[in-house]
Amino acid sequence: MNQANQTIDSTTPPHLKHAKLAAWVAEIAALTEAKEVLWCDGSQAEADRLFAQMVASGSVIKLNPAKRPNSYLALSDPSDVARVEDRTYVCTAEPDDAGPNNNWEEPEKMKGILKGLFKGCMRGRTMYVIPFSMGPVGSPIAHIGVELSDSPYVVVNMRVMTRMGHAVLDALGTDGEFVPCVHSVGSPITADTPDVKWPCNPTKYICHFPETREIWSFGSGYGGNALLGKKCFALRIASVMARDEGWLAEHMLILGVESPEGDKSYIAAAFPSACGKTNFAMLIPPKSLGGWKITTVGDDIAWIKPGKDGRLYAINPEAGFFGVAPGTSEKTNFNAMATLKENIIFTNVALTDDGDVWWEGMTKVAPDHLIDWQGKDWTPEDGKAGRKAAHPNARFTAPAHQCPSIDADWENPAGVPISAFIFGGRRSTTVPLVFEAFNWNYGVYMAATLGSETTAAATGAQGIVRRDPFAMLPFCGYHMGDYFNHWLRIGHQVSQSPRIFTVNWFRQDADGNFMWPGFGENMRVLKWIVERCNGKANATQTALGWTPNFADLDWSGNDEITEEQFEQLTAVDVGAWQAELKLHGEWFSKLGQRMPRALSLKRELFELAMVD
Ligand code: SAT
Ligand code: MN
Repeated sequence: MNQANQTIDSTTPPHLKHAKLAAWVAEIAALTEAKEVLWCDGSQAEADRLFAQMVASGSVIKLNPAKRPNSYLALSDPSDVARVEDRTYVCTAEPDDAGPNNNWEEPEKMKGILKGLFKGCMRGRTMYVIPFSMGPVGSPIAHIGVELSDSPYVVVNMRVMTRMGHAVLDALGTDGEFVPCVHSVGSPITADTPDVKWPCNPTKYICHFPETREIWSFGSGYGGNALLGKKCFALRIASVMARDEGWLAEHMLILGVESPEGDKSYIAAAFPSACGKTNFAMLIPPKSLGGWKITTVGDDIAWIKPGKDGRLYAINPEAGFFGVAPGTSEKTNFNAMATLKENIIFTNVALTDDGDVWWEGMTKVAPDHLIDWQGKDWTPEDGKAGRKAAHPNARFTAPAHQCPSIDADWENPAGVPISAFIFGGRRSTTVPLVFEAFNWNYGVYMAATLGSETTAAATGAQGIVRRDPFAMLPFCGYHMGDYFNHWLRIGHQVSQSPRIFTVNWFRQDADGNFMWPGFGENMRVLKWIVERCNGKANATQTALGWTPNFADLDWSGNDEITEEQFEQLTAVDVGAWQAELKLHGEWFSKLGQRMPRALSLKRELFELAMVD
């Protein structure tokens, strides 16, 4: 390394005693030729300093403190607005261990590619050392990672999304385990290439090495590509750790359901994207139901470990919400809007003339003038012409503790006991409003065949069913067939396995109208679910599972849904299921040899049972 590229490391914490960590940081600093190394302490003062620096360089805008205290807006490069699944790799010695559900490359070959890309990639930049805990520091369910990144935007986001800083180094001690996460925007600053507002690189690689538990990410500064604690660690790498160690790392929200008598049950639920996951996690029940309460533990990821009492205990490994802004309003999600009042990082929403933010769906009427997510002037005329003010994947990064519905136990290191799992997709036909699986294996079958229809907004094509098993297809760090097997095993390892339910809020009538109102009304279904878990609710046996009769749901304050409509909502259409089961067969055959026989057999039995 020549003198000019010598890395300055003046901030190594005096109490750092972890030799392996120190050596790895030095190794990556040398490889990337970072200008300096900065060990993040996670303090407010540090965040304030970084924000001030980013405001000065123009990479974030400070919002009007009278409207949105201590909040900032970042506008990304138009080429860097979402996770890049086609650039996401799982690198295992055997391709089959990554499975057909992942892009694969041979680990040594990928390391070679990455070493080439990372060589000198942080020139002119600071390399931040970000020690973070997924889950409350010291929780037996939590795990630690350290991200090295050349993006100050990543640092301030990781500070909200994880427990970050010196407390984590202390927890690591001299030889604690951590998942090393290396991230660069891939945009060195040189005499010919000055810094830009949102540095990134057209070449992108998001790489996971499950066998050595490492993450390397190059070229993107956005969301799950760059905040490596989230999908990369908490799902892809953690799913492999969970397989090896006998627990579950899931793409699930966690919510608490409290009855008027004060009985509390916890539920974990998986939904593919565009199914209203965050809204469900923060649901406000109709008052007419008489004092039922929903509390929020997490909105995206659950880590679940068996407890000594034979129940499964879940934590939310995150400390913040990285939620989709467009469509969020006081009407669709009052609690989310209340969470967003202060201390928020917004990305790719629009800027109002008075220094606040706006996005499609936030208010009925758009402001007369905005600066859109690309920094251009925008008026409602542009909106009418189809130009969005906010990018459809615009995000807020919000501290979870600011959510009015946050659960009292959301940081309990022991986790919360899970009574039920819910799996739901967006299905205009076929799948009833709600049904309970006959048993664990049956529930795993339903989750393994979970499908969701694409929305016109996302793909231009409406109504195509995509399989998204457990809502984990892009996030499972190993072969999906092995993952199904792991789920089958876990259910039989714990003596009090949760019940498993399927829901579908999106069934339509013959005219294409949604038959179920959704949002707060989903509480009626949730109430039935927790009462089933507590042995208090009735159900009828159908070919699919246990379904409520009209009289089994509490309709207090709702006279919209008639008994006849409810029967349509919960009907099992035998013809549609015969077709559906064929599609399940096609889906299973895509997963090949590692598909558990228990599920293939279940499909065949299902087919035999599905007769008029
Ligand atoms: O960008 S994230 O991965 O954090 C969110 C998402 O795309 O699901
Ligand atoms: Mn998600």
